[in-house]
Amino acid sequence: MAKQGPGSGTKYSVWSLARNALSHHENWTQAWRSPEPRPEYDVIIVGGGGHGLATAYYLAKVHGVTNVAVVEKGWIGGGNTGRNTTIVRSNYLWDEAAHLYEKSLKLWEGLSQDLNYNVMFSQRGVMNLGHNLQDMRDIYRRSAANRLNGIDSEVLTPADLKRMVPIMNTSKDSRYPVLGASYQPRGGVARHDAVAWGFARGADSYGVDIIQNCEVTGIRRDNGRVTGVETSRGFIKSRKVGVVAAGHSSVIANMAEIRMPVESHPLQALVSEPVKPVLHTVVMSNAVHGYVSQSDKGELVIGAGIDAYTGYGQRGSSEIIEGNIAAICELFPIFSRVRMLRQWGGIVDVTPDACPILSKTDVKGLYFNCGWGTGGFKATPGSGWAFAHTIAQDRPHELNEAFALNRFVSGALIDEHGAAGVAH
Ligand code: FAD
Ligand code: PYC
Repeated sequence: MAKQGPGSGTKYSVWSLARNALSHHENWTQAWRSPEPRPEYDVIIVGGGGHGLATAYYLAKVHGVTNVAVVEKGWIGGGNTGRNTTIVRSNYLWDEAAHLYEKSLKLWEGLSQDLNYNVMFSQRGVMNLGHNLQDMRDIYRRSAANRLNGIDSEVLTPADLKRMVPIMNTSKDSRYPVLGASYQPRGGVARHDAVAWGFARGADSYGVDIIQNCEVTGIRRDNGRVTGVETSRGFIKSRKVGVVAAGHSSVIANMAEIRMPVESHPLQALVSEPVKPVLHTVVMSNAVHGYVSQSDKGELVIGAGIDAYTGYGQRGSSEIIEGNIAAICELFPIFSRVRMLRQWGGIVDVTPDACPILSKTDVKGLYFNCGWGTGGFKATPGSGWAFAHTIAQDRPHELNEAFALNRFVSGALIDEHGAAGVAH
């Protein structure tokens, strides 16, 4: 029996909190159920990352479609959702992308309240640095385009940067001198696991089944329409299947004989030992291939551009880290003595125009949400919201109309390489 929305079944008192704190978790209520798959659903979502869980949540909440399963081959949030560096912003150049990411940013701004779950969204601002004349021209152009779309954006001088981030090396003598930056004050970071958990709990509360350790191995079709998915736990029937499998979208597309225009690359990140608060905003530089923010625990969260080769190993090459750390230390000499704690990689599906695919396909009832490349975390709520509309109504919302698969046939590409934030 479905409960009535996120957290509605949970009652807390001071005494229950104290009792549970001392019980070593045994008595904690489960945040979502772990049901066995049923033989049939109205909608199956393949992939239990943030986007898949958000899609299920909005299907239930906005469209009243609650007979839904989210089928995840590992554990929820174990893909890119739990591997990314959590940067959220909406400062994209072209109207189509700007509107989609801004919808997402607006949802972020109310997400903790909506989910009744703290996703720790912190609007500490995001800077994108410019290091040469062309960078600065691009920054002025994008900033102006953002403001025309009602998106907050400022252009900062080196003096502004020195004032806002005193530890940044703004010397004219550095190898890649900082000439300025674009700045989005409403951008920031969020806690990535909490996003997956919050959407999972919310979707579950409407009756959505979240099925982990269940790998999709085939897409069954009959007469040009989808009829269900083969999984490691048996066949599950459905007339609507939404695939949200990030770095494995072309693998699943192949199961339905669809050629997905994506390349799958490793993208890595690393964190340092915790240090006292020294960096109060997010600093990114596409030109030197490095970005950094400081987590609430004090760790420096650092990332780079993609590894050039394609593959499915969730690690990366040391060569990228070497260049990345050199760039970060040049920008922030104070970090050169900080020790790194750990490093990891995720697999990102990159499209030719650095924009996502949120689309129906030629197979009736089969929908794809993929190609977010290096930048889909920020889009999690907006992507789920628009994809839920596409599946429920069997047509795109105007926000995702331009992100259809057929743009790679028509040529109506939306090139967002400049705003990608991470070189790829
Ligand atoms: P995922 O979380 O990967 O979910 C897809 C799920 O599908 C996975 O859990 C996977 O196990 C499952 N799956 C795959 N195949 C199958 C199958 N056959 N059957 C069942 N399940 C399957 N974006 C930003 O906006 N800001 C950032 O700062 C940022 N930093 C990043 C840093 C790194 C190192 C990486 C790797 C990515 C970064 N990104 C960032 C990109 C962002 O992480 C992704 O675009 C986003 O998280 C994708 O979400 P998702 O839910 O689609 O994917
Ligand atoms: O898209 O903003 C972004 C981003 C930051 C780090 C990786 N991707």
